Amino acid sequence: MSRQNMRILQSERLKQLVQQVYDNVAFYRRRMDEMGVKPSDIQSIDDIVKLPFTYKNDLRDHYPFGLFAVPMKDIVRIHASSGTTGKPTTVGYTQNDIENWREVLARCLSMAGISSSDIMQVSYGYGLFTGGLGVHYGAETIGATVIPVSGGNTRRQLQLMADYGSTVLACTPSYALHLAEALAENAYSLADLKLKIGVFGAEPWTENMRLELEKKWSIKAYDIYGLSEIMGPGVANDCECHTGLHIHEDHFFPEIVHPDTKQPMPDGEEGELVFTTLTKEGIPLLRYNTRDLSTLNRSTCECGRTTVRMKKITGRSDDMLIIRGVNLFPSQIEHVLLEMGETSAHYMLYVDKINNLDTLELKVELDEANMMETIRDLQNLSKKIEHALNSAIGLSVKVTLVEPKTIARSEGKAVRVIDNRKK
Ligand code: DLL
Repeated sequence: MSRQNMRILQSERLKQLVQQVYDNVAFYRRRMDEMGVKPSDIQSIDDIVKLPFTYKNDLRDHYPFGLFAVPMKDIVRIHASSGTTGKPTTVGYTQNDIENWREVLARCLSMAGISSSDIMQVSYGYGLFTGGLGVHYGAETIGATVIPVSGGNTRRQLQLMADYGSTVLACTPSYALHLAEALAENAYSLADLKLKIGVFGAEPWTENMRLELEKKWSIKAYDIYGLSEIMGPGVANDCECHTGLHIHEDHFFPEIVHPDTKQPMPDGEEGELVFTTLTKEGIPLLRYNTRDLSTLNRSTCECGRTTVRMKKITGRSDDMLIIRGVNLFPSQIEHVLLEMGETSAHYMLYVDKINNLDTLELKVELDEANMMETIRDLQNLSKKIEHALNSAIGLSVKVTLVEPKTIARSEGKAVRVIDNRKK
């Protein structure tokens, strides 16, 4: 679709959406009244800047169903985010929402080259988490054979992958890394498998990690993005060019805003990614601030798709560590480690405050294929990593090399930081 036609479609959908939330969601009616904005003030997609933002706390404050825009009899499915702090954020889908979700997921999977001849092992968690069921419906829509194995039980994952001849693996990148390393331990080799494509997401990961997974599995790896508040997986996905993720902007309208001022930022500049759901019925959201950091690019991709692309997400504004005044994302550490390629990709960051000074320790596992013989070798390697980190991020980091398989593995989203300052 041309950009011009896309804008016409988005404008039509935004007008409808604003009327719908004004009429049916007390929270939005109150917010718009407070700001002096009426539905009739919204005439085109450019008017979106007149509308209020929505934050995760607004969903929590209206827990569980306070922001739903339809009666419960029209809600056919509930999902929720894990809610590590406090109440989970709960979302509801109408039958139309489920159909749209299928559609965007089908587009994502097709973009990754998946078709009805594929056998897809869905190792995202099934349940309240949107990963498993979301990807499942999309895979069925394109006619692929779905293996709904869900997360965990690594041994069985590998056995099914070999026995059923899975050609696609869908899970978090950290679990894909763990599974790859578990192959040899369980007496499997790549020759026993038919895997050719990975659809990885649900957590930040670097381009270096994508290349590492392609190499370890001998597959093509794609990045799938989404969040429960907006829909679940399937908001965006990268194509074979891997130059950003195509956003399904006929359903999810993106903006980038400044992390402090919340003012809209021009294309190409990095800020917080904000989405407005243009077609959702169950829980439509205006300008939801994801806190994910990205940039937008509206040029036509080399693959020919015209949809706006978002830069691969390597961090969230609320995951940013401030160490002795320096801003740091765990992904910057991952980038350096994989660039060096002398350790495994399993790491954990420990932040502490000692004598009022922030300290940062990186524990990273040695690579089994590259074990050190002497203490001197170990010391040299940790010094080398400390030096590389210092020049890349401008911070002194204490590097501790640990034995392979001693850092906890995740079956879903990885935990990479333990910040003891928060205790
Ligand atoms: O993680 C939905 C999902 C499932 C996406 C499976 C992809 C695959 P939530 O649990 O609500 O939903 O978490 C959403 O996870 O705001 C990002 O911070 C992060 N995230 C999701 N996908 C990516 C990705 C699912 N591809 C939050 N890259 C989002 C980086 C991602 N971060």
